[in-house]
Amino acid sequence: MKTLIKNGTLVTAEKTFAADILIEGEKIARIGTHLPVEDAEIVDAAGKRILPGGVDPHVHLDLPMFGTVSSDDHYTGTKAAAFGGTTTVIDFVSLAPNPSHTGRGAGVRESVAAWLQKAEKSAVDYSAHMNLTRFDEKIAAEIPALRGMGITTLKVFTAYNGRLRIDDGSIFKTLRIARDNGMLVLLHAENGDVIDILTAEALKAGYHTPEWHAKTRPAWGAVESALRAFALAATADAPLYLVHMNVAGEVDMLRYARERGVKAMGETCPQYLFFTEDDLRRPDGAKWVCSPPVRTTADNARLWEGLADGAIQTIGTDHCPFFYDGSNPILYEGKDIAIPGKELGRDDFTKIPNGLPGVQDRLPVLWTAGVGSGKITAQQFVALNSANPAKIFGLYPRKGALLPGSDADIVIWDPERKVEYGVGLSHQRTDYNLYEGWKLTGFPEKVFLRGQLIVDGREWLGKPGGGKFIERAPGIIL
Ligand code: DUC
Ligand code: ZN
Ligand code: ZN
Repeated sequence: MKTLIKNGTLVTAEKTFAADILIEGEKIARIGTHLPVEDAEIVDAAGKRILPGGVDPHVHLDLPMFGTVSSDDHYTGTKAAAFGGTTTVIDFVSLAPNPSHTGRGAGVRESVAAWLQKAEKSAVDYSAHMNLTRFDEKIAAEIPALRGMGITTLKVFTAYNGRLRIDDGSIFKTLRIARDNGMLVLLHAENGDVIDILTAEALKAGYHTPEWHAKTRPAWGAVESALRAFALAATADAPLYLVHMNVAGEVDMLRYARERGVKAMGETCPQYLFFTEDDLRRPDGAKWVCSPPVRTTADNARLWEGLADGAIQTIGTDHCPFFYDGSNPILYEGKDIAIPGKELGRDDFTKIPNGLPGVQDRLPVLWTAGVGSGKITAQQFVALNSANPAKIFGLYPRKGALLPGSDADIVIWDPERKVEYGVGLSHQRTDYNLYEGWKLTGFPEKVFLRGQLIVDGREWLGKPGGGKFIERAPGIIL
């Protein structure tokens, strides 16, 4: 099958230019003018921007938490991604808590196999990072095998003591293993010891409202643990990627490390660009509870600066939605759906499931708030949301590019379309949207996944299982 997208303006990370795109099968075959029409189906994109499909480097789908589960599974979350112009997502494999019953391995292979099974119903292309939440000699020995499975990234935590955190020595060893195997370590930076002390004190004092989620997870914890990990990375001569940067001090630490030649990279998320602890103080503040927390307007501004001046390389979403009121069903694809959510923590902030919806919102919201406002250019928008995550995570130039030979993951973007955004336009399977009522200018019109039209205006043409697991290579250090 051939499709010719004519008369559009292509925007890549490098340039903006008028050209047509010929798609043959799953790939971009040619880019140019006066391309042979022959038997191709013609799509007229006059007045539109043509972007590479978004690559979201950070989503959580079907994630169990606090006795419930995040409300988007691999189908609904990837359908929502597609409607927002994102055609590849990177989820996380949870490391099984117990070593395999065979006693031979540490459970890494079994964990990947279990995740692959759950992810099969994805509607856009997908991969995963490995959550390295235990560390011992058996696990160390299994890490290199992940490369053969197409998983080239490992996430470590300096918080969630007794659950997800591994100690600094184990992080250092992990960095060295990653270095020797062309892998990349991702860091969740908060100070787990401080969080545990402050949380116990807050509960004892009777504080239970959502703002205490932020008060018990201080910004300095993110700053010091980011620097600590960059120091470990420098010592190990290994690259390190800081996920979900939420405070100004992390931008300083990232810059400090990069200026000294450390192979340090960073990601922020839309929620940290727009929201603050004031939102946690609203009557419905639980909607904004995520880890790390939203902070201050000064932090928002500094993160925007970091995006604009190149200190920060990517924007992910950390998409991990929960219902605000999981006792009240919503209609999703003709079925009533209710999944216990934020109401679980009505009387105790430590029981509010952590996480926000966002996988669909990222591109539309950032086009208006970033490109429309002049904070970033359209090319930076493509670099941050598509090309750079593809490069860093070993997907480029198959993903994140408009080049002959790339997968035909293409968004026809209408820069003039005005919408009032919110749950009415969202396919994220939850009962609220953080950007409810926001007036946006610019919206995806058509989305192609490997040459197949999967979103056409408001129409869904994709399907469960339409996405493919993409084996990733070692990435590029930006
Ligand atoms: N933070 C969240 O808020 N949710 C899921 C995982 C995470 O790191
Ligand atoms: Zn995290
Ligand atoms: Zn996350």
